[in-house]
Amino acid sequence: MIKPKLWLASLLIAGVAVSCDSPQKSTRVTADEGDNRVTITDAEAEVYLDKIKLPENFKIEVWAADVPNARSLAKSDNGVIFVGNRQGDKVFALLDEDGDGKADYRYTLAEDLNMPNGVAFKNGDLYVAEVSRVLRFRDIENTLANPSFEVLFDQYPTDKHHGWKFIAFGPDDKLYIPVGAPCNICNPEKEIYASITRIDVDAENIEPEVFAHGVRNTVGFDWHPESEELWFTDNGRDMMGDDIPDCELNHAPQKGMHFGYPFWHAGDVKDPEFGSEGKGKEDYTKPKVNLGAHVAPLGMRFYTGDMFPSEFNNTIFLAKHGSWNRSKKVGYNVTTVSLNGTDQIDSHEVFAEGWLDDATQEVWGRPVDVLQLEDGSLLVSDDMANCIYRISYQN
Ligand SMILES: [Ca+2]
Ligand SMILES: [Ca+2]
Repeated sequence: MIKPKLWLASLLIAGVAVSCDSPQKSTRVTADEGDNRVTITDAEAEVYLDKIKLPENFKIEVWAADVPNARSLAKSDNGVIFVGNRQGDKVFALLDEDGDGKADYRYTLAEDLNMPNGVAFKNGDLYVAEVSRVLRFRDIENTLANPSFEVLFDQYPTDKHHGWKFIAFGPDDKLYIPVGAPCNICNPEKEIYASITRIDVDAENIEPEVFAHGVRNTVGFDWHPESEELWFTDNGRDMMGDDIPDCELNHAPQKGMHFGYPFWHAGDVKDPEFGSEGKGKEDYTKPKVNLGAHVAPLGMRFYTGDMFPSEFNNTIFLAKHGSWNRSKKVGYNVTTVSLNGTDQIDSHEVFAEGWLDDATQEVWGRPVDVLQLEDGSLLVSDDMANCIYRISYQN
């Protein structure tokens, strides 16, 4: 248990650190040893960081090794990092207790869960999305060593195909929860499939509301820091060859838009099976960026930190997990998309690469999600190398 006075003191220290604009704005959360805690300071990750190419003056390190199947990321107000699983069944919390820029402890918050890929933090509580359930861990920063959860909602579809979820709270304080298409390509009758829904976590009777339609499988989204409008990645359908259709980066400024699936892909690729069941391509919202076929874009966030050069302000960082069935592998990188204003695309380029060796086609890691730390550095999760990287900048 955390001693209440220490906790209060640590909050005050954190407050002072923020107001002084200290470069080392690290977490001050402390927690006792629990049966669910392991020390990871000295854990080794099987990584080849000398192969990673980054723009000048950027550096990549392992922030936390020994994080099995590290997937979606979320951060508490005081810097605890939460990590979901897709192939595993656990949710982890990572703590850099001494503030030296590397995680020290890993807590297992729950196990035996059903693809608990989605994590989000709000008002002291951690939310976890499994395939059909949303769980809530109350006051998680103070219960890392003895966590418990309640089932907030358990009525999402149980299909495992595209059933793992990315979740995040919007500027409207609603929790956004996608429901993937339960197939590679199909036209499900129920409106909730191939959508992004949102719920009010404080409602007495939670009822998902469909926010966006025609979304095959989004595993990453964020809201523009100025416009507060939703942007999301979407994974294109398979079995149309190596080069079509592209995966997508989309913009959903309001509720009720339809993004084409299963009728149209990547704006103007008519689906050979379902295209004739839909309307014309102009009746659906096209992607803002076609990201390449099979690249598997997952997590994405707008950069708002102070550490990177100012040209990165409000730039989208997105993780391309990489192709699984393309004859020549693509993706396996972290990409930036920069905007002119709040809705025009300026550029789309690779930021970090080297997890894939293009010549030998060998892969040693796969980026999944990105998350900015208080100091402006960027975490990247990797579900193949089972670790979390930190990318920092020093002029
Ligand atoms: Ca540390
Ligand atoms: Ca689309």
